Amino acid sequence: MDRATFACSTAFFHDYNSSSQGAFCLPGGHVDFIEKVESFTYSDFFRDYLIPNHPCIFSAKFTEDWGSRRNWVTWDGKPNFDHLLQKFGEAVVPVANCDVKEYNSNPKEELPFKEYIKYWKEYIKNDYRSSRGCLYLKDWHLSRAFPEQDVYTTPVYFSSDWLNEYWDAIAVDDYRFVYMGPKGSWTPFHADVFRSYSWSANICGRKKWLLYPAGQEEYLKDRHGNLPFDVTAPSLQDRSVYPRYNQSQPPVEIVQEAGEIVFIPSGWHHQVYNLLIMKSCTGIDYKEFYNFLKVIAENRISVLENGLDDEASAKNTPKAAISTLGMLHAVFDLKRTVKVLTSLSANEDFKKLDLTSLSPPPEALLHHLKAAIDTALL
Ligand SMILES: O=C(O)CCC(=O)C(=O)O
Ligand SMILES: [Fe+2]
Repeated sequence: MDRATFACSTAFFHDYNSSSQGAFCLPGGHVDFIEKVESFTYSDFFRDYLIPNHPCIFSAKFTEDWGSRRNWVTWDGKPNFDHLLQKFGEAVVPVANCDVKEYNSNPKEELPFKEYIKYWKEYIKNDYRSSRGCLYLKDWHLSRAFPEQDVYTTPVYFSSDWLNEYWDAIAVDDYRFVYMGPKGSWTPFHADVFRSYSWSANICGRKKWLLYPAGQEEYLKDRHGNLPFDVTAPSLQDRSVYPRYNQSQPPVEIVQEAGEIVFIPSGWHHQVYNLLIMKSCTGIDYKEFYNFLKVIAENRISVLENGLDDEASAKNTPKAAISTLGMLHAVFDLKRTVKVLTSLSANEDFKKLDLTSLSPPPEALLHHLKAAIDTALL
């Protein structure tokens, strides 16, 4: 691998955690992506988004240190059902049936959280089908019910929040909700309560948002003045039912990746879908995954530190292949293993393993990896 390829591949993975693979905006309008935490001040947000009433997306760096991101997601990007059950199993949660329309929303029931998780697991196993329909846990006041849990911290940008400030003052209610559900669960077309602005962080999986700028809803009303339940329904094309639909602009479409925060300005109507989690099941456990990373890392360190011995170069060995691809490729691979190993080490379930059974321990391996990278790049 040459220097230019090394530089751009490294930059790709630098960006991968934020912009280029992050939320993007499809035709219909541009939504700014805020990548860096350090260089984005409260005044920037206030001046460029809150006041002009423009949406924006914050990169996953803004939520990096949240407890929910560390503990609610497995290392392969799936909901950590075991952790969630352990913390919230006994809670009673509101659940909507996405397959049934009742007036302009979905009927809701209350279920024990553990029963909802059981349903969710079966729904996945049954290829996303169930006689109970597609159930969506929504509008759950988790922070109010479990104030001691380290779930998230409100980013400074959203700290001027008059609605919650008021509700907190009179200790009656709040508008801090958690949503979780399988692929295909969705929230029908609406604007937020009292036309408030809102923000929504995605912890796991991907979400698609269809956003209509404030005022556009006028063109989306039927001849009786009612807004549609599903803004994508074919019936909107029927002029006798929705007479002004052809004057509306197409929605701003956002795909929100795990870790990212979407800012929804005041009065912007929206419809939201939970998409498929893209990661596939690897079928290996934490310990085996650790050993896998270790083998990959140690082969590369060995080639970097010792070159190839005669035996290895004579044969068609993995080390010979690493050597052929060159030193920079080995460094590139090592940087990737550092990244994955770091996130694996931070995972709560991984930490529950008897770490002395891992040889070398993760800390030592990481240290060795970083030293090998530094030496190679000298
Ligand atoms: O995530 C969802 O399903 C709906 C979220 C929503 O409407 C909001 O945060 O305002
Ligand atoms: Fe909403």
